[in-house]
Parts: sequence; structure tokens; C-alpha cells
Amino acid sequence: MRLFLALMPPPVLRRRLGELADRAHARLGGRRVPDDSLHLTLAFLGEVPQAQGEALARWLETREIPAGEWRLDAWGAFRRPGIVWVGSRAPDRALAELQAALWNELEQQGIAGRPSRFIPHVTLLRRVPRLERAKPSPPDLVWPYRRVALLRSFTDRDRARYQILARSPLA
Ligand code: 2AM
Repeated sequence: MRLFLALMPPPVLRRRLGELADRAHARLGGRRVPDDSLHLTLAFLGEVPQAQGEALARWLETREIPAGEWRLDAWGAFRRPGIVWVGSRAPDRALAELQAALWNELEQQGIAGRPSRFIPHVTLLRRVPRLERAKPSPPDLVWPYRRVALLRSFTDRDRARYQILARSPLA
């Protein structure tokens, strides 16, 4: 199973992110990420055997995280795969610490693949054919979070789909 750890937006924020995705899609095209797939990846685990996935789910269900608030105030893009995202202008210390702490524990459980850089972002569009230099006015959103989700990623009719397998206790 292909797994990742992510923050899932609360419903009000999900709608706001969806509106940003609509605006960006109208300008740039590509594939808009559906509202219920919008998320912030904290750790991409890749392919994991079923038994290990189940052990990770049990671990996460007892792993409380510190509550926090992430401010989204910037647009960004990853050019090569044609991804348009929203994130933050300055590095977010709380998210960086959370990502590092989770990776420490994942590595203790035999998971490899910690990235050398962590750029917190919410992907809104994929496969954008041509990225513009001009950016629309910056977003100004706050994302309050209290728990992390373990998700399985799979492909269904050429679309990435996600299923929540476990969640940490509410902080
Ligand atoms: P993305 O939002 O930048 O596309 C599920 O696939 C999540 O894991 C997505 O959020 C995706 O990030 C991220 N992801 C997918 N493949 C990845 C990889 N090889 N390395 C790091 N993150 C990946």
C-alpha cells in the first residue's frame, strides 16, 4: 500500500482552498485537485507492506501532536511536474518540527525516504501545461490543526484517490 501522513483541512478551510483552486484553474488549466483530496503532506512513505501499514496505523492512533496554526500566504509552483500550490512565504517552525519528529519515528519503524527539504504546500492543480510568471494576489488563510492522518493513495480511472486509514488523537 502506498501511504503518506498529512494534515486534512477543516471544512471551512477546505471550501476556501477549493475557491482558490477554482480561481487558479480558470487561469491556468491543468487538473484541479478535488475538494476532498486537498491536504498538506507531512511525510510520503511510498509503498509499504500491508502488515507494516497496519502497525503504522496503530502507532498513529496513540501519537498525539501539538496543536498549531499554519498561515497560508503565498502561491508557489513546482515547475517540472506542473504543480501549482498554496503555502507560506516564510518557513513555518512548528510544521518543520512536526515533520522532523514524525520522520524520526518513521525511521525507527524502518521507513526510509526522508526528504532533504520540506516545503509545506497544498497542491491545487496538477499537470498545468504552462505556468505564468504573474501571480494572483496572495492568499491569506489560517489552518488550525490538531491531528495527523495516515492515508492510502491509489489510482482510480487515472485519478489519484485517498483513503484515511488512521488518525492521531485530537490534541
Ligand atoms: P504533492 O501534493 O506535491 O503532489 C500523496 O501522493 C501525497 O504525497 C501528495 O501530496 C504528493 O505531493 C506526495 N507525494 C507523492 N509522491 C511523492 C514522492 N515521490 N515524494 C514526495 N512526496 C510525494
